[in-house]
Amino acid sequence: MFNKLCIFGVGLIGGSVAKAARANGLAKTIVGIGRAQDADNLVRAKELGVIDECYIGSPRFKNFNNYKSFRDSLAHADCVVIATPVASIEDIFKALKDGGHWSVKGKKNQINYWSDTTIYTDVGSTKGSVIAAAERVFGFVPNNLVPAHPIAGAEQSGVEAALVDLFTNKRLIITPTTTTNSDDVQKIRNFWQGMGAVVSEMDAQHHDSILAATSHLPHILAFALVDMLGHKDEQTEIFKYAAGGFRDFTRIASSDPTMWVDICKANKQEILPLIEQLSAELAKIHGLLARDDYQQLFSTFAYAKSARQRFLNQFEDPNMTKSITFHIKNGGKLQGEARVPGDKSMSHRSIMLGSLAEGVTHVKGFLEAEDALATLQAFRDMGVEIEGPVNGELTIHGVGKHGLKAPKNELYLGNSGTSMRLLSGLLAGQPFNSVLTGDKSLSGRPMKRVTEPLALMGADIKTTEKGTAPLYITGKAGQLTGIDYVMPMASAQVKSCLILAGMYAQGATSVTEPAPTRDHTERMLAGFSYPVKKDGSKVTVTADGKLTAADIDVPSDISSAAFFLVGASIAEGSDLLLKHVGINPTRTGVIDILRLMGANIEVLNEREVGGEPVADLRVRSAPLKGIDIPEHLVPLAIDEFPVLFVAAACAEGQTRLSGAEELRVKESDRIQVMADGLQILGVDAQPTEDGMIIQGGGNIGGGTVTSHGDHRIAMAFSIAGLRASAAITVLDCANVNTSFPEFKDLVKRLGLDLVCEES
Ligand code: SPQ
Repeated sequence: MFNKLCIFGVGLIGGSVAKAARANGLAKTIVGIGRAQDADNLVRAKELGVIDECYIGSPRFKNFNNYKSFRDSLAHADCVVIATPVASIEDIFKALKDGGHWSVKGKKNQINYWSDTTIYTDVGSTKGSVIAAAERVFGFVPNNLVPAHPIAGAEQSGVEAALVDLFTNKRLIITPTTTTNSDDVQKIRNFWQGMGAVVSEMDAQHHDSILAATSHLPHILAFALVDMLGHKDEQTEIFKYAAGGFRDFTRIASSDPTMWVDICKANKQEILPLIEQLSAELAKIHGLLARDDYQQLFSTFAYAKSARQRFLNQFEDPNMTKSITFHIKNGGKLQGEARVPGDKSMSHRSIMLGSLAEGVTHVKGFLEAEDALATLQAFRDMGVEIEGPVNGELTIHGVGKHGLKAPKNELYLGNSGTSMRLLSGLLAGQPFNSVLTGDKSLSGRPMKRVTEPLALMGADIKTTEKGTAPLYITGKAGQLTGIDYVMPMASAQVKSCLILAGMYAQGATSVTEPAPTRDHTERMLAGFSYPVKKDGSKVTVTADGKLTAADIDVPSDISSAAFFLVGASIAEGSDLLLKHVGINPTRTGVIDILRLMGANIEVLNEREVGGEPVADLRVRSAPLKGIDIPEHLVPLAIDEFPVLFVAAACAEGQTRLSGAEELRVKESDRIQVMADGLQILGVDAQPTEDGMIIQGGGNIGGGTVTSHGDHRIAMAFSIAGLRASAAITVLDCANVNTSFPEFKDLVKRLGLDLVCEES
């Protein structure tokens, strides 16, 4: 890509740029440039073949090495990377600008080393300071200067520590100014992408404020803690007894102090207010502890834990996140009593409607899993004060229908289709713009099903060309108009999205569903005293109404209970009681289907809690038989098919599912992924366009299957272990945390031998 690449400073970062550029064929010749005091490092870089040539010495004077002059070393360079500490970048700009001068016959000549045909870039951790340095030296920011910052590093320094893959899957931020040459930006983007980095662009100020919070402040905190404890250790040995946690937390205090003083100096304006906020946070914790307020202390820690999980979820880099594998020993039976966690669909809606209500809403039984927590965080990001969750309890300080605030950043919704689709409707009619993003799976799921009808209402939502996230929503407060929409597919998410948009539209918004789907939105709105009209398969709302805070008791999720309903049915000798399960008739398809197959499920102690029917379910093992699954039950059991396929594999005879093409656009293509896995386990499972044909009754063998990151697939194959003839390994199970983090412990307690391996 570049014929000649010059790198100022061939240390850890500069050396890694050289190595990665060479390994990826991005530069033909690489020249290292350094000061006299860095001579040993540069010579070593050349010996190691990291660079081809080097120029050593003060750039203002002629050199002794391979190049006669600083000018020669820079001549014809396509790209110059300044990989020195931020504090030295101004001097390098000066050296490049001042160039050299010499006299011929008494006449003084001056040559400028800065070339208009070269692209200059840097790797400094602060970007405002680099731009300000350029302005001071040149009087303006040259348009061929492309400031950049790779978010990668290590504590070691010098070329020996350089790594060819230091930038692989790491973020690289480019901070062009309004005058930066767009071709040069593109070339630098390509250069870093070629080295494996994930490139973003933003303005320098935004970069500096983010980095102050996520990099500079943590370094200061690590230095401060070790400074304090180091002095303590001199009096009484404490480090001797410190363990892994201390080592992890203080790793960055081994970084180069000179470099970090430079960074603090360069970004002082952003760092100082953050130190004040951190001091206030420590004072808050001090106060909680002093007052024995362990409830609030727990809330603070629990919030931090979930926020960190959100941070981890954003890495698509498998090296950064834990990969989870379930190892299931075949056999066993399920026995005892259990209460599975709260309903995911209702948990989402409790946050949404509780936030829009006037007054304080208390929620019990909230699902503390990643999907529902993503919704919770989104509303916090829009200014809603939410206390908890602590043991499934939340207090939502509702802001009213018109009280949401513009989020400062994009709303990251992780793996959760419900969050994204419902929020798109709610945010379409707000007086602010918003951007909705998600993980790899969510970013591949169809969003046109919501953006198209919303567009008919006057919403302005941009998707990718494929109709997927990110969703860029331009808020159209007061400009939406109600529609009468007949849904082409049976989807509770589309219905709920339009209902939420309809609460901000002029006139009535009606949605007609082709088949009944879960109606939690309608029920909960009614619980919040918001008028919802139901006429057969048509639901109608208008903007005339307000939500009044109400307490919500979320029952256990029948979709989570389903794994145990199937598990206990197929494992001989099982007898389980599942307590307080939501049995809303729009969700009980799994019970109906299993009963048609011959399952022994008793619905006990039926009652109504907060407008939702609830019961205890007793399930005992029973011989199952294959059936043709009635199509009208499909939307009522849509999330339970992965585990129902396992039931079908254990049932005598053939089970046929049709009319379930929606399964292909869930967190994974649940038809294909289940068929592939079942076939690996020796089951005759034939996928069709809209379902599956399974010849049951044969042997389920052992083997290794993958969930493709889909929580329900991971749990379904784990349950298959109860009837398998050999052990089953399920790969890629981290996403079980999106809906059922307790699964592995609960299933073990009830009788399945499952070992969870994290790596
Ligand atoms: O939220 P998400 O990722 O779409 O979750 C799933 C699940 O399996 O947990 C679907 F993959 O559940 C959906 C469900 O399939 C939750 C839901 C809701 O809460 O409204 C409705 C269903 O989706 P749809 O597309 O049929 O409306």
